Amino acid sequence: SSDGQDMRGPVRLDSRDADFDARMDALLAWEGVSDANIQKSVDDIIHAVRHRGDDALVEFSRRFDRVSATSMSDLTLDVDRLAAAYRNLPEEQRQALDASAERIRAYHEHQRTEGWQYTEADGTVLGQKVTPLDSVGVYVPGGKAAYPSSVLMNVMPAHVAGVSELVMVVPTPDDEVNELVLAAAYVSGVTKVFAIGGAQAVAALAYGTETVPCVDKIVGPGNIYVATAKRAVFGQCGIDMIAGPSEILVVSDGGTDPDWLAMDLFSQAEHDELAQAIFISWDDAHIDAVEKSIYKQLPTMPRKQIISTSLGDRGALIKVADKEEAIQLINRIAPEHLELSVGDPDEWLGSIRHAGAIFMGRYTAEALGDYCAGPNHVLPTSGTARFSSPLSVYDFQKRSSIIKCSAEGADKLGRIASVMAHGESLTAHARSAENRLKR
Ligand code: HSO
Ligand code: ZN
Repeated sequence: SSDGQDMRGPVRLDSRDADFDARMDALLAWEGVSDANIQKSVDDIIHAVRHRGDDALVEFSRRFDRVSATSMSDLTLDVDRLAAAYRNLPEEQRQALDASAERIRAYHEHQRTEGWQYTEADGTVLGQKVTPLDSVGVYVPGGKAAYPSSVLMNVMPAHVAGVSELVMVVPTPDDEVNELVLAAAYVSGVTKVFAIGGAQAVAALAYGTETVPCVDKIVGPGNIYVATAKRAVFGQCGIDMIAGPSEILVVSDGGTDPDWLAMDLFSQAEHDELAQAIFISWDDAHIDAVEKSIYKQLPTMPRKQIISTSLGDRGALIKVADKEEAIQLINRIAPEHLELSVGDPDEWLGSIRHAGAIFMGRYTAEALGDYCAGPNHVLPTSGTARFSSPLSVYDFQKRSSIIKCSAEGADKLGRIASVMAHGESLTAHARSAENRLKR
């Protein structure tokens, strides 16, 4: 039932508890699932798409997504179709999409990097050249999980990087097309969409078929089949990181409205039963107030079942001793999203080492970043913020090294190379270097 009586909420923990460390470890534990049966069927699907191309794609789409299409041309949406989806949106939706896309573009423009060169005293030039990838495929989940905002976030950095071919795949279960997703694709520069999904779509993008071009990198979220397929095709093409369930960590000094804080926790919990929302404060009365607000507001939420499961299974309200302990805990959790709902967020920033995105101050709701602040909402999850970064323009560029030797440089380097080559018993290397020594 859903009358609020049986709603579950986050567990309360206190850093002074004897078993606190163990409780935190259990709370943060996340095993990326890998399943041998799924692995096997994904391998079969990839094999079929590689060998039978479009025919296999149509077959799988009919079987798994129940589409009525009989050929890939029925499953191809060209740029005119995307433009039409955009034009037909309600004015308000179109304006919001435009405003968001523009802000995301402007932010990512700052990530553009130039190559560089420097010249040594003997005239030898060394440098690095930056080149966008030629082609990128963006996977967009179908049905309920399809977020137009994620289309913008995945495509826009590639667009800004200068990727010339942007292909999108999105399944259309039961022939259901998501017009907002197509409009977002249009706004962010996608020129071709294929209405396919699952492991078969990943295989098509990795290997190409008669209709679907093969791409150099595949990005975008998907279910376990999609994640397994992306892992399987990695090496044939590049892939982005494989995301775990989404998380938010909210820290408050006691000065933010508890109703705001509870809703911020809900905003992440409503994504998924597996999502994780954690709240930290050193103010006991404030934690009580947030807890109370959670049970007050939960019954009013359309997604209360999801939120309740997420909070009940993986949520926590944590009492720490002070700000220093809060900072230690933040860095231990390495959250995907960190809200510093405090009066002096800039004072904290220097101490935050691990977080995908940092939302500073009482006014900065994570939701603003999810849609339109500008930074990317594709972020490292499950503690991987320790070593990885938000999706960015850098993910769609690559670098080539530049070496241009002067005659003098070839002489200097040739002497070093020759000695090293002899050390490795590689005579051709040695002679190749020696040929260019000054006589
Ligand atoms: N919070 C999600 C992104 C998103 N939110 C899309 C709403 N729509 C990423 O963790
Ligand atoms: Zn969100």
